[in-house]
Amino acid sequence: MKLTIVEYPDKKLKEKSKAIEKFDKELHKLLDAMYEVMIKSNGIGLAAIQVGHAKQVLILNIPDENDTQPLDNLIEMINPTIVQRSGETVYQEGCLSVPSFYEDIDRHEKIIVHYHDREGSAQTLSADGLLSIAIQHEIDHLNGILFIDKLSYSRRKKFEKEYKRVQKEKKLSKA
Ligand code: Y12
Ligand code: CO
Repeated sequence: MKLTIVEYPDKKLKEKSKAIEKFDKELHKLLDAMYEVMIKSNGIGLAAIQVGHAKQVLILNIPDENDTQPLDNLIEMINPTIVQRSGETVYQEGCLSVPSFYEDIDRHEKIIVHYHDREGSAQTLSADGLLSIAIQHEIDHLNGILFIDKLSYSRRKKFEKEYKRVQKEKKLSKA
């Protein structure tokens, strides 16, 4: 399965993802293909909707202290739900679907999330730091929300202008 990243302003990114009911070979193929495209694109997190599949599936591979992303650190979450939130934090976020843009976004500092792994086993994870931020960012994707949707009116206006300019430049450089 070869996947490509869906980029803003594609309307697909606004879709709400559906819960997974079968933990089968098709799901495993999707997860493996998502990992491949995320690593190839230098990403640390990816939701299925970003590759065109409106399914409650996300993957995360937070870099370690050597700035590498060992496969052992890969987290796959199916049908995730945040059950507890605490504290506040701000982080300059980026997204493979909104290339070249980074913005400060408010998030909860700590979360507890319930999810299923690829075999369908129920899991619970307590997260803080970058992992907590990344999980909140990816779960937003499952609900059709992008990090730029959280910007103030003026920051969003500025972003739209700049994004259009960069898209135009990219188009011209390809022509
Ligand atoms: C903290 C905040 C947000 C997340 C969500 C996951 N985000 C990413 O994986 C973003 C990846 C990304 C990669 C880019 O490509 C390169 O650096 C080569 C990138 O740059 C360009 O598009 C030019 C932007 C974002 C997790 C944790
Ligand atoms: Co994203």
